[in-house]
Amino acid sequence: MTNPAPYVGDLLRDAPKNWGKWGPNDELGALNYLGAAEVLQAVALVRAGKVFTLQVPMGNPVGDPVWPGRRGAERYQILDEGYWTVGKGPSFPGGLHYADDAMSAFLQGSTQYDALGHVWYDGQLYNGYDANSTIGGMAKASVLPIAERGVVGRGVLIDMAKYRGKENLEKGETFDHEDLMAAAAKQGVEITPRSILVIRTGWIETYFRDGKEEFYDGFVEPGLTYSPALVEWFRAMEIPNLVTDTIANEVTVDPVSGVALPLHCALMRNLGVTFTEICDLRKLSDDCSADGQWDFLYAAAPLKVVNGTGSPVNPIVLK
Ligand code: UVW
Repeated sequence: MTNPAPYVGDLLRDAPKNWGKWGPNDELGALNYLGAAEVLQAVALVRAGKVFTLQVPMGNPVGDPVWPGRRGAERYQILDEGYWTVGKGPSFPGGLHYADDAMSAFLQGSTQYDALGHVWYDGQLYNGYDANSTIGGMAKASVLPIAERGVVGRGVLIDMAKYRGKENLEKGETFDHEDLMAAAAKQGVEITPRSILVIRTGWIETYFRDGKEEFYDGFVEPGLTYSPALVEWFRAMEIPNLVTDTIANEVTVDPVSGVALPLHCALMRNLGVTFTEICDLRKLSDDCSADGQWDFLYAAAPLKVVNGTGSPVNPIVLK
């Protein structure tokens, strides 16, 4: 019989926290590291006028890749030419026709920003906010402050799949900060302090290539894996934002402790690192391979959802 996983609060009992670092009312966490100097450093990386968008399609007829238990976005047509064809379209002075639609979507059901308060343990969210503040909507550390601020900085792409000579990492395959630095050295780029860390595993591409049955069969994503040294590296490097092409930005279950999503707790809840998930990084990676430039201006603004636990987003990269 295998040992039960420890309580995450015990696993992270001595883990570092950035609580209070930016004041008792802070809801932005490590995004506070991105000031004017970091924005201007990123602007200097725009040299060729290339533009990349990182969101996966939303409301896709083949389904949207989502965390098990969530549903992909459902789009409903509200108004189209068919209404006028049967004489039911509204009439406007001048006679214009138009199309309208609506969407029902998990706010974390596409490429997304997680609110800093999205995950917690010990009854406390990021910065020590009471977990009861999540009831009925996030009164604290929602996605709104991130949306109001926007995220702009130097992004650096590390392609772990390419580094390991694969199209994509396998189910449950792990890597850590040492692997990231080794891959960066091979790519000829440096992960400097305050870089927005963008990691390609090729995983989300498998949803579209191999189909959803294979994707969800024994669901365990590849990704970063917890260790105290990795958490300390994120803290010391002042990483403001972790962006990946997986649903949860980390291996689904830590193979050492058996704890699910410990980095959500150690990085997001404790250090205030913002998480951007479910990105499509293929075209960007292909371009970086071709021109040898793996760093760029990264910009993203989630939607201003009041009390939201997260929000869809279409991040933009400029080179
Ligand atoms: C969970 O935390 C369960 O999901 P996400 O990947 O949206 O962070």
